[in-house]
Amino acid sequence: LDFGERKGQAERMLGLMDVFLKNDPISLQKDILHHVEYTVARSRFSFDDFEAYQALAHSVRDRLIERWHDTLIHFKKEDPKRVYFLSLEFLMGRSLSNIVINLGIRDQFADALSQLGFDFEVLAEQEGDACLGNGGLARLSACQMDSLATLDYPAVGYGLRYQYGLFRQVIVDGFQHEQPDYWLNFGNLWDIERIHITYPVKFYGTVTDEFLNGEKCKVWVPGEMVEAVAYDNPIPGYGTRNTINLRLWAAKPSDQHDMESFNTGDYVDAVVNRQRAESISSILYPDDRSYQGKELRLKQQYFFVSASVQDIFRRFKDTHKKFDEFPEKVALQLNDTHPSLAIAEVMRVLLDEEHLSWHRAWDIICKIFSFTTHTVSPEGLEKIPVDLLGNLLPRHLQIIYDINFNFVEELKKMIGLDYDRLTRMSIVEEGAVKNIRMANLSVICSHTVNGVSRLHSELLRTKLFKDFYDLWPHKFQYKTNGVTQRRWIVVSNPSLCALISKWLGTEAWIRDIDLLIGLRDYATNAELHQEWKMVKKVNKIRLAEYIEVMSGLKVSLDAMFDVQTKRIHEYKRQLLNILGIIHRYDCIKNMDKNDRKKVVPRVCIIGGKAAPGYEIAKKVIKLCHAVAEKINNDNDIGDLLKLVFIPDYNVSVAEMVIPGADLSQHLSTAGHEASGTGSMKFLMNGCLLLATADGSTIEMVEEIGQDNVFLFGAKAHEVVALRKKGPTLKVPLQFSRVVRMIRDGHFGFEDYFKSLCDKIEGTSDYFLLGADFMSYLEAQAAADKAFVDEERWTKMSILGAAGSGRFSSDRTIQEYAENTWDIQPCRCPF
Ligand code: F58
Repeated sequence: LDFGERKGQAERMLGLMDVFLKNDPISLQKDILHHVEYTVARSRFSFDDFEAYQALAHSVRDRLIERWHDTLIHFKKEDPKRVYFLSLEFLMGRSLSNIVINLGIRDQFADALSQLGFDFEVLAEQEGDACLGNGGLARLSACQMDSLATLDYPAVGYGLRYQYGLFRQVIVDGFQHEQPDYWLNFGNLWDIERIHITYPVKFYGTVTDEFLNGEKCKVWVPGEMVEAVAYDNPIPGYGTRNTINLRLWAAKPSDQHDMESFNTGDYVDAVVNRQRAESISSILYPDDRSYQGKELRLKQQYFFVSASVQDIFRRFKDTHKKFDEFPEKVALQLNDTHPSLAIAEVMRVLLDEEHLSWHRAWDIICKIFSFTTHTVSPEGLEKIPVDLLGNLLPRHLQIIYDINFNFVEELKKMIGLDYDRLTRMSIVEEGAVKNIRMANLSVICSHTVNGVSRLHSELLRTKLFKDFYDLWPHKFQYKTNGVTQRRWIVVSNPSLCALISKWLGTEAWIRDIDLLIGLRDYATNAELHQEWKMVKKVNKIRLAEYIEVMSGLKVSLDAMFDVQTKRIHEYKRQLLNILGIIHRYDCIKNMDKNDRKKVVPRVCIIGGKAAPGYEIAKKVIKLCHAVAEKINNDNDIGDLLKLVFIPDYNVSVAEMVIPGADLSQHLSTAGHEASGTGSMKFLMNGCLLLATADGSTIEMVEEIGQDNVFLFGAKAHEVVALRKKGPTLKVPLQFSRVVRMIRDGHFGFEDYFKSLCDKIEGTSDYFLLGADFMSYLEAQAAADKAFVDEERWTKMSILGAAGSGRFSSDRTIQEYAENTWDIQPCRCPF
């Protein structure tokens, strides 16, 4: 409402409603019952847990929407420079608990519910996960949205509202099977369909030259049109009224879609064709490693980019006339190369629709884009076949060619005719299949290129983007990743949260993570040690119960809970873990009674999904099950060793597993993990790390000290030399022995596992399992030794958590805001 012109009416309307919804127990109970009766449409005298969850979620959502509206109105009034965070993946998990905690109304709701005879935690468990992403990159986006809201930054997230999220992993006889995750089956209460916020998105067609006011201009006549509908997901900050927007686009048929077939009377075909439009946002690509150059994937990328760019232009043009002001109001963050078509799209809009000169448009591009890459390997960089791009987006291909032409001309002036280098740096890759290198496009057009850890950034500067770094050193920065303590301590580990607040004497660390360091003062305090161990025990009980329900296996709480959970990948070396477990099993089997008494009992827990087409990763899962079958049924071993595979690892499973872990493993071959964020969550939860010096781990060790981590393995700079040694590299006998056990069929399926063994023996051991094996076993032995010394272990655990503050996404986001996006907080008044 415009309060100036329609003040009277506004006041009358305000009088009809409470300004804010109330949060006292009676109001909350009334609200919940109201939603049971009128929203869920069940009788308020008879409803089950799921219906209670729905009513509860609606009551929470109402309160969320109030703040969201206030924030949007405040941003509109203040008109600050905004960051637009473009990401094809957001792994949000469950929302309810996170929202009530950030809104500061969890306890009130819990009280209200208990008076109605319900338990908050039980209802929260009713919610399904929103799995609109593959792994680390996607969960990072979710953590960063939480930090953006909490730190009051004017930000908007943009992504795709897939109908099918990441596949569900089902294990049958030890093999992974994938099932579709139709997560919208029971409705999604957290997003708001905005049927009036839609944009047409065009594909295919031709580009013609036309004259407008005597000037030649390009006109794109599309061959297909699809409608993008906005679904808004309010993201509340903690300790602030600010609630920002995550806008996800869904594809709907457009009225102009394929008009031709309606006119030619092909009515049924035309309707079927219209339905095909929806397939653009139907499925998340379940690949966490390679790019397949599929048309649908490219369509998804452009669909979400085009809708987002139209939305950004619409917002800008609401209040601004001159495009020269665009960079003062807009920062566009490319989360990996997946949204990098935005560069060509913004250029196209400025040139063809706003009729700016190339020079002015290019000047704007160079000021607004920043790019973060999450990959280390050249094979991980996205390439799009020129034919595919030219067919789907003919005008964009022209623009990319023009950008490239100008760039190469400039480059020649700077470096001369060094054709090798020019070829490497060109956006266009020549070859049997001509490709567009999306990473080169992103680096050339962004003012800043970020890596996600210090080591990653070094690798970018010296290897992946060396040519570009030599040219533009000032463009290259890094922001070591972080995770949000709201989700990864407050929501997932309430007992630890209460304990930390008690010992620090404040809850302020939930917003100001640097305060965690205060725990160091009590690292040897006996009383804290007692309470700290108690918290771990509570979480281990919860995890042990889950394991029993999932697998029927009873595990001992006295054992060390040793966890490795992440996507299954050769470079992450789950296989090294399994080989280590076989070695441990073999050793115990060969021990006499006395020696067995000294063995530290372990429950080894592995979890993670393999990409559906990734054969070797799937074999690793099967091997894990085969080994578990053998060990867990060996009565002679008893509680000394157990192995559990946790199926369908996702955000909510992680929330339960991480707090219950004593030790967690991060085994990537050094130089292969860009950052790694799982380790940060474990560290915050007082879990010790056994890890290689890779990605962010290096910085974590600096924060908490070498003595508090079990480090092992070759360093990144040694890896290249080790690989060169190849066949002359000696592998330890212990390694050959465990591989032989697999080959000889100790765990069955020897034919099936043969290719797995072949991959790690001789010259083919690319990820250096053999080379790192002894060092790995030594680190494991050191962990055993530390575990039996309870006092030492607890001290290490406290020091780890105390030193984890730097790995909060609040720090990462603040660095982005200050050094990359140049945005200021814009706090909504309470
Ligand atoms: C991950 N990348 C990195 N990619 O592997 C990890 O080291 C880092 O901590 C994390 O990003 C956050 O920076 C990652 O998760 C993907 O999932 C892509 C999804 C789309 C296809 C290509 C991989």
